[in-house]
Amino acid sequence: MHFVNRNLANPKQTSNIGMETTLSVEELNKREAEFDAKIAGGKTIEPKDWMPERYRKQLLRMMSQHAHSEVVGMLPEGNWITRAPSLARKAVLLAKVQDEAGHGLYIYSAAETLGMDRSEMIDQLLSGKAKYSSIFNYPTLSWADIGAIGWLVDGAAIVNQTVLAKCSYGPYSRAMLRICKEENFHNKQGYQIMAYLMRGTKEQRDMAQDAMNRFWWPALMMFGPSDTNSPNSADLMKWKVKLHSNDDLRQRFIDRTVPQAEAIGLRIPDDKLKWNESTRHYEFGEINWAEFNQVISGNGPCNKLRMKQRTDAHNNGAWVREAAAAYSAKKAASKK
Ligand code: BYC
Repeated sequence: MHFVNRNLANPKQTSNIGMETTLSVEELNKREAEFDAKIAGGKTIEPKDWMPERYRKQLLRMMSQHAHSEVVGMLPEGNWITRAPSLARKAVLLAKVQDEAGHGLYIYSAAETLGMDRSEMIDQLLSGKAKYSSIFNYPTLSWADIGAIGWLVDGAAIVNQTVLAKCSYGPYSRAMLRICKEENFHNKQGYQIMAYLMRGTKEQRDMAQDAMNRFWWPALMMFGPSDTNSPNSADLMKWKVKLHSNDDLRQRFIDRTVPQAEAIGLRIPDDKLKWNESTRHYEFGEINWAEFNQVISGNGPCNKLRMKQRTDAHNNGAWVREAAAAYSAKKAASKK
């Protein structure tokens, strides 16, 4: 009988990982067949269910990068909290940025069910091993950028995450349900900022158009490389983590956003953009993939600044983590 090494360490034992170190080929095939049947039948995979090691690794990669994006994503918007144009705008922006922190927490917690501690995921972010969304490596130069982020960036996130809410991994899909509800509020507040600016003075309209010009293409890049150049998509689609391809979701975002821009008088900065009546989709120009590749390799306009800000925040927060751990140890000891 053949045995296959299944040495999958899981210190927390929140899943089946590490409970089996060796499986016979027959047993492994049986489990894989059960797993495939669950996926085919639209059932969710839960932390204690058996899963192929590659499924677990792909999910950990994607979910931890998603969590990092939520947390790093607070930085460009946080930049405007002290400069919001009114008390009401400041309160709304504060609430939005706090929501993003919450999203990071839900997704880190969901990712931990796959057997990696949050501190390790954060180490991977700070050491540059793990990625976060390219969009947060662009600067926020004016108040209109806060409108553009809420409308375009959260709008792109909604298109992506509404589908992820139906993905095959239970903890991830459930986290997405709540996150999408909050993203809808973020999206509306961003669009409202843009709509107000477009009803304002010429300077305000120019500021909104300038934000649109700078954020449109980076927002399209959020959906990842084109399908022909997306190495992880085949696995993720086979396992129903991704239910639609990068290009399909990008097209969906464009189709729903162009009419919104037109409704408030904003121009899409793409000369090739045009409605195709037969496909009932917008055609659009070529994305600058060289720029995308530079940004995801750490060479975007703000990559170094973002990593410095995150590293400083992490180091400055060490005493809070230590105090929380000491308090929880004390509480546990008092219960003995
Ligand atoms: N940026 O094979 P592919 C938010 C990487 S935050 C950076 O297509 P995959 C918000 C990709 O990781 C919402 N890297 O990958 C927060 C891979 O590299 P590795 C963030 C990117 O995973 C605050 C390589 O390129 N949303 O809403 O199949 C304020 C090849 O790509 C990007 C999520 O994270 C990118 N844009 O597909 C406001 C959604 N694109 O890991 C708002 C969850 C690709 O092999 N994630 N790469 O070294 C996903 O849906 C998928 O991971 C992606 C990429 C569509 C992003």
